[in-house]
Amino acid sequence: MPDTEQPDRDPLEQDFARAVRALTAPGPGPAGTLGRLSPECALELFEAQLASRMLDVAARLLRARGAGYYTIGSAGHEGNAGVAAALRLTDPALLHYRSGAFYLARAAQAGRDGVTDVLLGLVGAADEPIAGGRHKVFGHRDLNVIPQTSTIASHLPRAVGVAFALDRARRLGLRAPWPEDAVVVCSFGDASVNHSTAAGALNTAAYCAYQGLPLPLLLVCEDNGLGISVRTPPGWITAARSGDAVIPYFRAAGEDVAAVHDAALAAAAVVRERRAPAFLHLPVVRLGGHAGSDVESAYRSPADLAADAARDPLTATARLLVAGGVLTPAQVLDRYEACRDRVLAQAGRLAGARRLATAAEIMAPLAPRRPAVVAARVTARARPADGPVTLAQAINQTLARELAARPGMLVFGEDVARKGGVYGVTRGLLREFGAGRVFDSVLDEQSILGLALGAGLAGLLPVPEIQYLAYLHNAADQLRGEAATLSYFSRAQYRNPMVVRVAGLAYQKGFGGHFHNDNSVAALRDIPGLVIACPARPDDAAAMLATCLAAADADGTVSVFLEPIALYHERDLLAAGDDGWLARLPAEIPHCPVGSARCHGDGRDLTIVTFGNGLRMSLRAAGRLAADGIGCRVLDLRWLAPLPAEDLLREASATGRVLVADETRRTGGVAEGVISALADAGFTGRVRRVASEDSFIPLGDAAAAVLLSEAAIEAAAWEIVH
Ligand SMILES: Cc1ncc(C[n+]2csc(CCOP(=O)(O)OP(=O)(O)O)c2C)c(N)n1
Repeated sequence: MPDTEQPDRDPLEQDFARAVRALTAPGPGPAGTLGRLSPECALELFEAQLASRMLDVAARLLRARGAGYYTIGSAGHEGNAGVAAALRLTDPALLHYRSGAFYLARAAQAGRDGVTDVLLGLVGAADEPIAGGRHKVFGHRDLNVIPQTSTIASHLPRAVGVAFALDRARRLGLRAPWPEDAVVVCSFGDASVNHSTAAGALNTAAYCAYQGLPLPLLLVCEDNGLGISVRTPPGWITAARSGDAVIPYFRAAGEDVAAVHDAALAAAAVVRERRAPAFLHLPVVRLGGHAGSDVESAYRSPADLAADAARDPLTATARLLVAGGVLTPAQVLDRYEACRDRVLAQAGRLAGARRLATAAEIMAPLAPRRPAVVAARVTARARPADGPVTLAQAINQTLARELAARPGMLVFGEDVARKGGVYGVTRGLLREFGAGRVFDSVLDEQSILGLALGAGLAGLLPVPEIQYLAYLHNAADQLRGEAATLSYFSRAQYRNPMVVRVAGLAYQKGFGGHFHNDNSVAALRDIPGLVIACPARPDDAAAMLATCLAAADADGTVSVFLEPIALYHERDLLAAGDDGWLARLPAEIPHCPVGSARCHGDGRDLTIVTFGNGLRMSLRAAGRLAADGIGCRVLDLRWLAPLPAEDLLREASATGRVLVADETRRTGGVAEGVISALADAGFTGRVRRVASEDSFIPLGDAAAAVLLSEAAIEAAAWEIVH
């Protein structure tokens, strides 16, 4: 046992050594007994706690050497190892960034060296097993630990979704990647509980449980009383959560690993047996500041810091082990030193590990695309007696065909089931496929997408609907920060395939106003890897939807399927009664490669590049221009991301004159991408654009004043050709 002060070590380490030396053995310690923990298990958990603490020490040393990047620590939270011990290796875990001891305890359960995993993360090594150097996250497929982003609380909707999907998959007779009696565990901080994302997820969990829907979710709040520098009012988590009528509340002193273990056992038993959520509250301390550069003495008093130091969970476990006669104080310190040497030596060895270097390597797992495999998985078969259909009917029939062909496919959202959607697009699906697969969701877009995130992970094929484009924005992070990043941060080991149907864009006559006529897709266009499909014609809609589903199935692709509301029930193109906007769906719906455009006409004077409502407007304008001797071809982009750059360049070059007819806004609109793509490809012809104003859309006829119009397309076409 080192018996001298070690001035080279930080105060936390010195405090621990001092406290252990002061222990007298054996005898009942103030922190209690081992409870239901066996001495062997207590020792294993102590090892995980020690190693987690040493990883914090290593992180600081690596950072000081310029070899490490990320030093948000787990010190003070190490009691969470007791939660891991109360669960099974096969219980999917979505962890807080301070759940390091949980991770190590679970790794030990699997016989894995979790220390090396975390060190590789700290140095951003390309060979780190989950994120491969893209971020420092806790995750491993073999450990059923799903990596999380740094956006606090953003993982809770997904956790609810995984719990929901586990039992839904079983009810549908499908196999999820986890056992039927698995429990989903999700940990988070106390400040995170206040986030609307967490509040929404907790509400959705309760809402499901209230209706008797199975939702085996153990919510673990690691409450250190702080969110960076902001104090959570003492008692707030208890006040906010302990009286919940639906989600039972459990609590244990977070520094006491045995108490944590016992409380987690009790909570997990409820969750596992009742298939219902429970909330486990673990008051803990945060030792060593929020993160690397945080100087907490700037906002915390010395007395406050000293009070936390006295609640160090490592000291508490040492006290338990010594009081229980499992270790002597000297043996505790020997273990501490041995662990320190081992972790720091390994940190030294890994400091120079290979980092990611090229864009290609970094981006490889972003959104894998295999068009040939996708083409082979376009499954939708004929349904008899399908006559010419509108856009809405084409989507409806394709959904029906796909639901019939894909047993894991779910269709859900606000009003999609009983009502069949605001516009009737999902009408009849509930009757045909049942409430297990077509159902109305809670009115919360974050929860709708969270459900999709979880269902995809559980092996299902979710098709959530967002009722209007304007209402996607309050939940955009579930797409930006969660759906689109999972493959990237897991080296494509985890994926959350989905096709998010969104009714959107403008020109709704008689049902106006911005919130039902949103024409901005800027928040989606820059999300790496996200596919944005925007069909205008019924036949394209069928092929594109079938392709999005096949891509989700084959490659885990995340697609937004943007449906122009104003075209849902449109029948005509050039004149009333011409049925020019109807289409007959083929017996077998074809593959429509992601990022492939469709050219209408072969005029040699002008290429009009457009999409969505712009297609119908441009085709009508082209008809009038043809009568005036101007030959147009109209290129329907169909895919707004990735843009069909090759088709665009080819059709632009065919005329040398391009008019982009863009119904989205001037700023951040699709035309910006189109014109940039032409410039990047070296197109030297003439280019113009007409777009909607940088405005929200007003009620009634006034909408036309700010939106792209046929007249504007026609006028610009004249101008560019003459
Ligand atoms: C949505 C979001 N807003 C802000 C932040 C910046 N941030 C990082 S950690 C943190 C505090 C979180 O506190 P808590 O949930 O109590 O967890 P703790 O760090 O105390 O363990 C904040 C505000 C973030 N990561 N995500």
